[in-house]
Amino acid sequence: MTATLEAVDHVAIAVRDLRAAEEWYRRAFGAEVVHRERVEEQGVDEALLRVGESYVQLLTPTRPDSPVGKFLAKKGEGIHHVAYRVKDVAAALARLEAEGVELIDAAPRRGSRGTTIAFVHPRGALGTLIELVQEGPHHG
Ligand code: MC0
Repeated sequence: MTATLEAVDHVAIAVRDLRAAEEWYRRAFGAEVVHRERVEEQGVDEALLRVGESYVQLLTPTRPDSPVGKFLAKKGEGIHHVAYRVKDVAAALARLEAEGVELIDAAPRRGSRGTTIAFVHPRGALGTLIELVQEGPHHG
């Protein structure tokens, strides 16, 4: 069976203060922000730091009832999800569904940077929230 995952696209870290977190990475590692975006549908502001072929994605909520807002209230700052790059999110979802894996998104949706994304529920994924990322826009 062929492997679906091509690379770790990003590791996402939930933070309370985006600018302070950016500054921490800059001072600790010399890491610079390469992209900033507000994604209203997800209720997040993100800052992306490039790490080789991958990114660290710093996330802060734009509203308390968003996924990252609820996570921060419950667990505090820390790793929120791991995102894997795939060629075809829809095909990866079909494979997961056939395996009986619990999905959050039955169909792909729009992510930051014009990517196409979908989330897999942490309950059925060894306690880790997984995001699948396909480069290129979601048409739908
Ligand atoms: C909740 N749980 C987590 C978790 N969030 N476990 C691991 N990692 C997380 N991030 C666990 C809880 O502890 C709980 O476990 C169970 O999941 C249900 O939690 P809940 O509190 O009842 O549920 P909610 O309402 O907080 O929803 C959790 C869920 C939600 C993962 C379904 O956050 C979601 O739909 N996430 C997908 C969208 C998202 O995260 N968007 C933000 C990033 P127990 O054991 O107590 O049952 S957007 C993004 O990243 C975009 C911009 C991009 O990259 O392009």
